[in-house]
Amino acid sequence: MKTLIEFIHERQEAFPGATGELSRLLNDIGIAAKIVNRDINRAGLANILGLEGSTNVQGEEQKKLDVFANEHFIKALRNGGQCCAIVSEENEELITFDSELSNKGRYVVAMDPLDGSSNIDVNVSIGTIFAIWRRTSPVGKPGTKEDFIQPGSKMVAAGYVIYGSSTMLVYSTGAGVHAFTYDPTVGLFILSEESMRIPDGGNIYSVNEANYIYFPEGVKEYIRYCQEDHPETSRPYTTRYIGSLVADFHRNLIRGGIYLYPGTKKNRQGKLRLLYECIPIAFLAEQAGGKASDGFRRILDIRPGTIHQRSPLFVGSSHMVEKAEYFMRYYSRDFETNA
Ligand code: AHM
Ligand code: MG
Repeated sequence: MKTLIEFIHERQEAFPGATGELSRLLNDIGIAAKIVNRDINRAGLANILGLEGSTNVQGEEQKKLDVFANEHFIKALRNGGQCCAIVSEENEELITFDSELSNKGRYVVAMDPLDGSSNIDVNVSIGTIFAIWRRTSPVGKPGTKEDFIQPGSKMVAAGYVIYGSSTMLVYSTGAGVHAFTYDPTVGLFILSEESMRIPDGGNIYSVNEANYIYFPEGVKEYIRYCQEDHPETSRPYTTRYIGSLVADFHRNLIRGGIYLYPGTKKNRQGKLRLLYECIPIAFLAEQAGGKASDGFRRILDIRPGTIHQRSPLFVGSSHMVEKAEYFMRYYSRDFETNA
């Protein structure tokens, strides 16, 4: 049995000169994940289901679970002192801390504290996504938005927590993807898989097909291709769409598959956010041998313009993403002219 903390420290020792700050930051994220996991498991009992601002049966105002998760992660990162600024899906503005300790932190963290919001109240898997960069602003001052305007290729670590049939933390610091399962009886994340590899091909495609008529022609054609009989299996691919990026990606990481959230004629940049959804998931996909693209460009090469910027996402098994990119390129002119 190897715990998350033991594993992180063991890995850190392989880097001479490592200060341990990143390890401590990852550890802080692990602590917040345990607290959020506890809240999720008790959600129905603790009156934290429902919409922010809505009232429960006793007429009390309820707090959304994602607001709780946001608060827990911010608190853990503030107390840890390794992080000088946070971008969160829950906060329009950048979060900085008015403390000497945090201003000395060398890292910035972008996060989606509880992804899969439509599934929160219905007992379906949800997740937390995080991305960590080294700050570019001077140490000793509060972090800035510019610290986040770095391409994913400059990222130092990324990961997610999936709150599913079991709770797992999956992360990478650029040397493979490692998965830990939470054992609630001892309160520890235990290593369950080291150096995960996504199968090169697969037969699962995950997309919200209700948007079909708004998809670019390349995506429509790719979906039609997925629905053809394939020589290996003599049947079409399979659709699996949970509607939680973390859960859909996690399944595809293990089984092989592709997740698509394309741009549409209504929303050219799709729905997902670059900093705390597309980039961290793309980093993990590549570290596991897969690919991630916006249909034309490698996600990790995109330099975000703003902190909440959106991007189309095609991520998963490398052969499947390449095929989808082929369709996107082939039909791109039609999309431009029909838009
Ligand atoms: P959220 O951060 O508000 O939860 O939105 C992100 C989620 C992804 O997890 C999921 O894949 C997608 O939105 C589902 O969107 P849709 O309901 O449009 O299919
Ligand atoms: Mg999200």
